[in-house]
Amino acid sequence: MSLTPTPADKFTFGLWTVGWQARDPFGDATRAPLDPVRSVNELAARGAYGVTFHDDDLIPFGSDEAARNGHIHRFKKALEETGMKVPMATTNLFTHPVFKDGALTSNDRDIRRFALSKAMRNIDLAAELGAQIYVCWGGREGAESDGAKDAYVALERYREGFNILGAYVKDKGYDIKFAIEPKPNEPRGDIFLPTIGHALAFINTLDNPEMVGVNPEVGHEQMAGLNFVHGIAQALWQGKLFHIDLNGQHGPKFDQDLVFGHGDLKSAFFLVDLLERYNYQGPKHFDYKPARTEDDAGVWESATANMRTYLALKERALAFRKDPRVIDAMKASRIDQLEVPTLAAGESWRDLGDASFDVELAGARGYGYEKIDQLALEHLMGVKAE
Ligand SMILES: [Mn+2]
Repeated sequence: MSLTPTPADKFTFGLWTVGWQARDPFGDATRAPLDPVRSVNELAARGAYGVTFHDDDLIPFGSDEAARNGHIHRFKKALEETGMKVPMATTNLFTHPVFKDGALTSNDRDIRRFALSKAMRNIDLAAELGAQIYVCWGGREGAESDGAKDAYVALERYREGFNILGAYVKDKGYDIKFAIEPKPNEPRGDIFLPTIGHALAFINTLDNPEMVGVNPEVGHEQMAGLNFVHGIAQALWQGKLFHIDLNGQHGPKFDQDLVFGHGDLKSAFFLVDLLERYNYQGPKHFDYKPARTEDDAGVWESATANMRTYLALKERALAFRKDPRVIDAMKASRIDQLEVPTLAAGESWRDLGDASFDVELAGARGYGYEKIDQLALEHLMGVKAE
């Protein structure tokens, strides 16, 4: 299997990822601004399928109508020339100081109304560019103090916001669905809808729940100490994995946004295994930051690294699943038995309580998972069968 990415792999990148100038809370930018047109060209040359953007990545905040049209025109031209797609777009509701207390959950009603207008304007552009997913990351929707914000009422306003945006998309007849991106903290001390589970439960309260899914990010769940593979399994199981943000993270600390696989590699292996086995068809979107230490060449090196890592993990995961040793070990571990419904056809709770079941014997039996785990590790490391 080739590790050279092609558009058929559906790899996408946010303009803000390769375009990150590496400004952090303690230091200035280490790289020059990147022209979105150059990002489209460089990523296309490396085999990417498309790019995604926040409104402000493409059109600097406060641009007048003529400047706005100019930015859009150049971007569209680059897309046409390269064949790059825009499957997703999103709104920046976090950079400008007006959003310092949130956007859809700001205590200031005028700010909530402004935020929704800003989102609707960019949804028009997203539809024009053919995007079918609109991501909503509420980075500033939260608080540092529980006295500052009534979290109960904030959820009501958050729901109202999604209902308004859903009605907008329906009224306009756009073929767009929303994907909520959970994150536990950063930039706010605590962010509303902090995990995949919180978001899935929230979606059920909306006027049009079928229009809203999730866009989970590897690092965000791992910052909360959660198992990303389990979170993605639940999103898939509920038909809600509308989009995914791939990157790397080393456990609960600040949001590292490392290259995919450059954090918890074993989790990345089982993630790719899951996505491929359950035939996830959406874009594989990298939401990472090239390390602050890198120059321009390092930026593009890191972009390629994301895609190569995914393809290498896909190859490793397929080899793992095909290995007769793994197939035998999984059978011995009774992993296939989980597929058998607990009640047989026609049975009910009345049929439970089989007197012949040997509790002690079942309690004594080992599952043999260590063998499978080691085989996974050896496949991941490229250890050949002896
Ligand atoms: Mn992140």
